[in-house]
Amino acid sequence: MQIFQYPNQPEWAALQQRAAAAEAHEVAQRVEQIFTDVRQRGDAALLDYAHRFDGADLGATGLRVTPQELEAAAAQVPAALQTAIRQAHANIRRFHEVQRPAEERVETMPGVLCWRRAVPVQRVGLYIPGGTAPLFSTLLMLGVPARLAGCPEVVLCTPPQADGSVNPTILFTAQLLGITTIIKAGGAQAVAALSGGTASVPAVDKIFGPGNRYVTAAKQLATRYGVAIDMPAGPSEVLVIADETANPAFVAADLLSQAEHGPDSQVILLSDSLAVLEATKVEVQRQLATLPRAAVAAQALEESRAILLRTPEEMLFFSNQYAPEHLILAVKNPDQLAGGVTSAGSVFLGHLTPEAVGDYASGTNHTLPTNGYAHNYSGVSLDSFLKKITFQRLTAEGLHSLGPIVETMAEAEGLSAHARAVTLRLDALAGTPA
Ligand code: HSO
Ligand code: ZN
Repeated sequence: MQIFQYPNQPEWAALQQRAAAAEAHEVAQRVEQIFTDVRQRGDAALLDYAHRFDGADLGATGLRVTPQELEAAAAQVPAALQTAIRQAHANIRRFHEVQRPAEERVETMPGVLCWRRAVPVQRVGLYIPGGTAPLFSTLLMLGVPARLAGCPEVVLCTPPQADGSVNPTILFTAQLLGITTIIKAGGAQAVAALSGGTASVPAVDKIFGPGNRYVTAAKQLATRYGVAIDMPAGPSEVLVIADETANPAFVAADLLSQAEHGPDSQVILLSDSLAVLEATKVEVQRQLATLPRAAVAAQALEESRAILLRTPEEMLFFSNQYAPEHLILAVKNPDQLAGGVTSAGSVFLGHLTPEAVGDYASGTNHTLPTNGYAHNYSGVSLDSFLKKITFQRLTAEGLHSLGPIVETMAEAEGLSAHARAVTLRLDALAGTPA
């Protein structure tokens, strides 16, 4: 972790740079091949990929998790973990259920009634990675709002383990959420299947969830087939603003909890105290040694930056320019600083609020914009699973007051059929033959 002291503004751009994904072209090409294959051969292709990439032979059992497999999962999940997941589920539900938009009816002119109704996206696909870190927490983050929104069809795709089973904690969480359509497929092939459908995999309207470079590229490709995605994803990131009141051990633990996600995780520490930067650097090395995923975290830390700036305002300015996925305000007066945040996915205030609480169980969603997208995207919420349809209805009075306005505007745009659609009705109301 390198310390940069008082960099000038022109040097900031380099410090705010995210590592460019290597081999982007190669990945995109490979993903296109997988898409073509899955769209042509359907289930047969998925079975081949499960064999090749996951080492699982699903030929005899098929791609779908059976009701028996789902039933059996809970017995394999320790009681303490079940309780923790239940509490997290309740908190995430509470936070998301108040996001339901009210259906306001507005009379814009007498007799002109307009309203907007939120309708669930009808078919959604949730992608949950397996592998070294099976993210059942992400299933909660996507499954809770999908359920609250009332999406009629929720399809979960997650890669099988080598023995053909699915991680029991993922299954337990699915059961808690009432998700029963679960497909043993991972990677780009799962996204390809969701985007077009196969015999075992229903096609969906929108695909959610994190993944590696292949999954990310596949989601991007799915948009070409008319499927929506939650957001463009990149490696996870955190930016910590720490003043002289910060506890270096806490800050180091927060930086490491980001770094252990992957070798490409982005970690930035800002402080106006050189002593805090130096003490945190020492703490990071000390704590790193005891982490099971130390090798992953160490790689991410190689690219991490600790930057000495002059004031809290300057640190906030830097952070807003960078637009981090997670922003931790490890400062004496976090409320004041929080008021000035203009670009971040989710913000953690004070010394007692580690990012980890939002990652798992406080209630907020952990599917957040990375890679600078916090400049123009929000994280996943109930809204991500809803479409808003507008409605309107005019009475005779409404048509009388609004009709002439529309006639005038339509004629001015040279669109006479539009004007006529109004005129004919006004004439009919007046009893004049057209
Ligand atoms: N920090 C990750 C979410 C996560 N953390 C899942 C632990 N499990 C991206 O926001
Ligand atoms: Zn995390």
